[in-house]
Amino acid sequence: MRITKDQIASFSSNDFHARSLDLLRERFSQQDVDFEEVVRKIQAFQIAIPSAALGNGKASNKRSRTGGEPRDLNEKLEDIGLLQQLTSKTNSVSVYIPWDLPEDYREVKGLAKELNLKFDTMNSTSSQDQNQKEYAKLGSLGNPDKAIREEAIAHNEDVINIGKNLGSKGLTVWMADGSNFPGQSNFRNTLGWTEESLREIYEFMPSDWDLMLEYKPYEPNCYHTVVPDWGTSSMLAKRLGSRAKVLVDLGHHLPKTNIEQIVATLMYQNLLAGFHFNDSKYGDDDLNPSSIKPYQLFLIFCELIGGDQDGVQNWDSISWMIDASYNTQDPLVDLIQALEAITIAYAKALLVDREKLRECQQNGEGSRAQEILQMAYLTDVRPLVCEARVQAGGVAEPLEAYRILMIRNKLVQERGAKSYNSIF
Ligand code: PSV
Ligand code: MN
Ligand code: MN
Repeated sequence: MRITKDQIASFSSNDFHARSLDLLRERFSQQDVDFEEVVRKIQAFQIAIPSAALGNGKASNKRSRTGGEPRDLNEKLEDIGLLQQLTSKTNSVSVYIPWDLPEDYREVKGLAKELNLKFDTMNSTSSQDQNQKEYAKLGSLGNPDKAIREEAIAHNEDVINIGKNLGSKGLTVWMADGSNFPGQSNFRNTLGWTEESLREIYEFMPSDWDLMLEYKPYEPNCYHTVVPDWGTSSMLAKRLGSRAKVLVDLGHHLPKTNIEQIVATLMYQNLLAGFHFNDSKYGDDDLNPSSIKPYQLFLIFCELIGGDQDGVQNWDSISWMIDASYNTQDPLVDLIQALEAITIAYAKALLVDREKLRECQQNGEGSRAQEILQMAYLTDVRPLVCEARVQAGGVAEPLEAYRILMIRNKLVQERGAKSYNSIF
């Protein structure tokens, strides 16, 4: 299903936002904030949708089927097209293999072109590859068995080839490798094998591709994970070469970790590949971004903006993707919320008075620094985000439009109440 231009136009204004926007403009003029520039930046910020998030369920077993779920990659592209029409916040898909194997490349690429969608980084996730069940035991790229390592390398090379056909320019590698008992695995050997395997994959990649290396402290393994943290991931990336960088998945940290500091440290070395946005209460919960710790996301964006402005790492070199799991809710509703929440955090961070903050940092003024940050964080930027979206061709209130247009009902009519991608 597609939304017509007239339908979009009929949802393009919101009186309340229009009035609030006037107040914001007035405030910005006193604060020396360039309104048009902020709007332009919000519009330019685009977030990739993972092909795995468009149906119910990802890693977790608890699912309830929404109905009308996409049955293949083409239908997933159609769904992202709907998100793009409503939000103007996403122009790309990040494909997971083997879950979303393209059947007919010409058809998939044609559809992507028609919908104005690009192919973001490919994902070769190794957690539950149907064909390579051995991964579940002792790992993939770091498995003690050379034959299994080679199988895992070949899988990554297949993913690169698929990505080349689609027009992607990068590979995200996440390994579930690790062990469950002390002594079960040799830390140094598994790390060494992992490095060797990654080197082969890195060398196989086209020269204009980037490799993004994800880290995660635990799960599915409970004792040791081969690439558990940003330090290990950075070390491997540096050894591989300048096209390898570290991907930060917000859920892949132990409780209370200072993620914004990790972001700053990675940027300091020009080593930040990108993000998997989600939120968590306990572990890798894959909850919707900002549903638990919105202030943390804001602080992360403050570091991202600061690192870019100070010239340590260019904003455009960073990739943005959602990696949340929509097991029990309508995935399109959750994705609209996710896109909005991430944009709000970014917009707030754009309002920070960096000049004044720099002065505070020079003098170590904690309370004033906090005041400056809170001044931006507590600003209701929704009218601003709405204005940026409408100017870019989206609707004023995407969730409201989604409900009024009864998009889920129409998808159920089109695809059936029990439709889903059966491989996943
Ligand atoms: C692992 O927890 C992860 O965050 C990686 O990005 C995987 O590719 C994805 O989730 C798959 O579930
Ligand atoms: Mn992830
Ligand atoms: Mn994860």
